Amino acid sequence: MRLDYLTIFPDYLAPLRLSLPGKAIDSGLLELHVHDLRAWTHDRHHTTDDTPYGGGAGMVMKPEPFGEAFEALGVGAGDTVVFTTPSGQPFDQRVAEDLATRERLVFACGRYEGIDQRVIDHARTIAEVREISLGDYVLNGGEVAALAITEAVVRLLPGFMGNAASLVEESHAEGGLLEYPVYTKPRTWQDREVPDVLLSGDHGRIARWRHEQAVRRTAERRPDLLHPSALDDGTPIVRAVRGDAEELLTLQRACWVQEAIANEMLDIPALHETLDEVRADLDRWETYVVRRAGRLVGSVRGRLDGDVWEIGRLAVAPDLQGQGLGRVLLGHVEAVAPSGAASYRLVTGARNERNLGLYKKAGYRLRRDLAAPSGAVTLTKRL
Ligand code: 6GU
Repeated sequence: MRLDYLTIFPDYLAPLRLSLPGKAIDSGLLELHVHDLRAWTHDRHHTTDDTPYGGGAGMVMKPEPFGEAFEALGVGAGDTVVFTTPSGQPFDQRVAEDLATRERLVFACGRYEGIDQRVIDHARTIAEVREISLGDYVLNGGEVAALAITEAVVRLLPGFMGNAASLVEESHAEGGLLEYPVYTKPRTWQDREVPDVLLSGDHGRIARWRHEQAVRRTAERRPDLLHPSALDDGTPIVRAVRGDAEELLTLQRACWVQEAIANEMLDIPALHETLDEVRADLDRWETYVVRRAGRLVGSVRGRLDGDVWEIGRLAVAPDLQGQGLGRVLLGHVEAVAPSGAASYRLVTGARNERNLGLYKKAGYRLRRDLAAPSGAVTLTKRL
């Protein structure tokens, strides 16, 4: 792979030689070319920017130096020009994997308020163009972004990383989950122990524990990454806000009318709640909702009662039932249980075969020894 960088601060890209495997460069597998954009200026001051047409703050990078640089470097068909800009496509592991398939990447690092739009439009006529942002914050220029993108891309190239398995397991790789916590020796450090399960030698248990930790972390820190597979538009499950109360009330009425009919019981609390009660519950419970095409179509909630994570109001819009969304919501609320929780507990209609089946499949056991409202049963599952 050949990498070119166009920048007015070539020294800024010096760390490239530290972060990339020297062997790859020495062997010719990887070629790096950092270019000072000022080489393609012709005035005494090596000017690369000017004031914006139409007025406004800041300076805009002039088109001519970029145009001449593309020509001098022979940028053409088959090459990919990467413009680093906060208004680009957000960079993520998928984009890195895509860029890693290219023969040549040419990074055009913008400074100031941006690059004259005609540079990007022109580049599109001679090569493939990607406009990429590191994230929703503003840097002084695109050099740091080019460094970050380079490091993420180059480590994906075949033969650039020792351990292929660690590529698969790491954060943002195929599983779409954050990484589980890791530990090494010593076993005890400052009175803190390594979790027992990791010392058990039981690889199945270890794998399950790690997966559960990964799901829990992802749910807590990056709920946007947990896409319910049952939803084809990939809508995430998110924490409910006060403004969801009206729709939550509508959803639970629709669902619990069904439940009431199925169980021949009409005193289900969810059926008789007022909007104010739904709002108040949002403060007392952690409630999660999922939307499809803007409509609130699923909910679930949890709260800690001692060391029991009490789960309730698992609801899926009647027209979307039977697609696995309930299972996804249940998995989500389980995953966000706080660390103090030792078991899950929930209540459902004693004659609701569909719910009972779902909960049993998910590992819940019927607990006739525990109290439940009349017509209902309690189920529990150990964490
Ligand atoms: Cl790619 N460039 C600049 N200037 N700021 C950024 C960025 C890029 N990504 C996030 N912020």
